[in-house]
Amino acid sequence: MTTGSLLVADLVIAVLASAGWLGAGAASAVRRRPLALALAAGALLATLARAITITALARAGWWFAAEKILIAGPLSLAAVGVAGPRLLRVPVDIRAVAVPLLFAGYATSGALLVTILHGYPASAGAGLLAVAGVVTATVISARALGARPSRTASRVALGVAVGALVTGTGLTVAPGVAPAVPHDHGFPATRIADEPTRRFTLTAGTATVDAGGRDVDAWAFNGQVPGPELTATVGDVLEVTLRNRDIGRGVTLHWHGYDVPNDQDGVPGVTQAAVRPGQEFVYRFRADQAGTYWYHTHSASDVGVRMGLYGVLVVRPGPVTGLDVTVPVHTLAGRPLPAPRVERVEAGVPVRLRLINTDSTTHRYALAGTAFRVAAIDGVDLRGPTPLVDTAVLIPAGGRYDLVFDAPATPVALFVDGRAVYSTGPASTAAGAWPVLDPLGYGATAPAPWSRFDKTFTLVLDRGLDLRTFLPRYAHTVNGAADPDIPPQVVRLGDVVRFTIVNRSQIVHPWHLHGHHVLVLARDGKPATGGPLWLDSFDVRPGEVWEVAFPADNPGMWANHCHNLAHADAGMTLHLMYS
Ligand SMILES: [Cu+2]
Repeated sequence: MTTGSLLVADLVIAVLASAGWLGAGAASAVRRRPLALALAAGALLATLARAITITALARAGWWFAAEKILIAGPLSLAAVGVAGPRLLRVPVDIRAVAVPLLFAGYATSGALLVTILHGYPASAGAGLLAVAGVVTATVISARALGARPSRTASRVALGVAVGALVTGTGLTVAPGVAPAVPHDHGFPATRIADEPTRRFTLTAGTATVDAGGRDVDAWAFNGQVPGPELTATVGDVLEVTLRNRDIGRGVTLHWHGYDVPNDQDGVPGVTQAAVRPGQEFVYRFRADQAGTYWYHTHSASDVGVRMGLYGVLVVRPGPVTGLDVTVPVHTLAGRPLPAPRVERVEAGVPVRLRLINTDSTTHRYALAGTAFRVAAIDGVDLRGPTPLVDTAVLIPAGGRYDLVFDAPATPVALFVDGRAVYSTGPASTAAGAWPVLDPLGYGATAPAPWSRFDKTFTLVLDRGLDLRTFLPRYAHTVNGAADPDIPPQVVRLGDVVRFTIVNRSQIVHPWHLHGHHVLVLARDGKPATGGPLWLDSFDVRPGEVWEVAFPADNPGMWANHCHNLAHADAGMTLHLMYS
């Protein structure tokens, strides 16, 4: 069983236990004896079963089980300890056990709420708030049912509740420890001398564009979605003038995966101000990384990219040989892009398909009709990629794969989620049942370039209630906090930095660090054995633990966030900062 399915199983069992105890309490209050006993027996079993799931989660990593061991464990023990003995000697009037059964229900529900609303890390505040809630609800229920707890019991219970509430609230709403992100980082502007310059102008504006045969409203660069394809040769200087005609939310250009100098990175509020309607901004940087990249707005990025403010950036090492095709996949107004394209290719011609996922969720790509190699991932060539046949690849949000092959005499077809997007003739059948490539074991291995790490950071990805905003929100959190309250990770130029990224939520988080590629060291404790994987976008699936590292060689203040851009907007953004 994977850690991801264990997390789901544990959640389901916890819900069943809570519902069982509460149901049993309610049934006994209205003297439905058989129903009450059946529900209570089920709840007891579920509560005991959690010991198994919680132990298994703790073995997968403390991050997955912390609050379950520290808070759910004691509350569940209290539930069984109070309700269990009374069930063994059931009184004639079942109503007499209603309060202990309800107590068990409140205790298990309280623990469940701690997991759902607070998550990781477990805090004394969350535990005390749960205890306060359980005691208060039990006292109110006892009163309502006409039970007469002794005066001392009532006073003790009230004392515990008030004390827990005061301490818990105090601890929970303590002011954030994150320093504000400075807007002016003081790094010098880029100066570039007289290299050959490739100049482009991108004008952002509202537009009506064709999406799979239907006109839809979009935000577009130069009136088209995707925006113009920007190409350069290694050594060129790229000079891109960004103009904003009428995008009220502002626009910037972020060069996804391109490790530009910090002041060219296009993150509003961090490296520049957003470009407002009528304004412009000129980006200038040297194209010294070959490979497949893309650009997109980072201002209101969730809606901006979704509406169409993105395009392809390809930097080639030299003149094109053979056929070089870019396939940026996007969902615009619910319609899949690009439109299917058929192109006749002579047998023997070398083909490179540059697959780009510009959506916020993973896509599955399958190339049918030929053996192929994955030559590069996220713009970086792999070492010793071997031929693959009938194998699919999963590309995370923001990620890129370059597939290469020599055109066979028979047709070749590329499918995205079962839809043919590119083919060299009549498309063959879709490839739904193919195995998926695990890039961590693909290509020729190489030793890690470092044996020591100067800084190590752990990012635990989860969901939780964020009370620090004007309106409370159910945020996507990192280490229990949401943007802008997540402390930045501070490194020094020259450090070798290691990240451990843990996903204890129920959804995939495609992780994206700006300004750097990271080398994958291991996933779930299993070392990466393939051609060194230098990524800028990687899916951390529920229950997964990724170990990655990189040299701190690009000074500045860098966004470090989930590239499901809705998650990034809902709190899952932090910053890497050079001291
Ligand atoms: Cu995410």
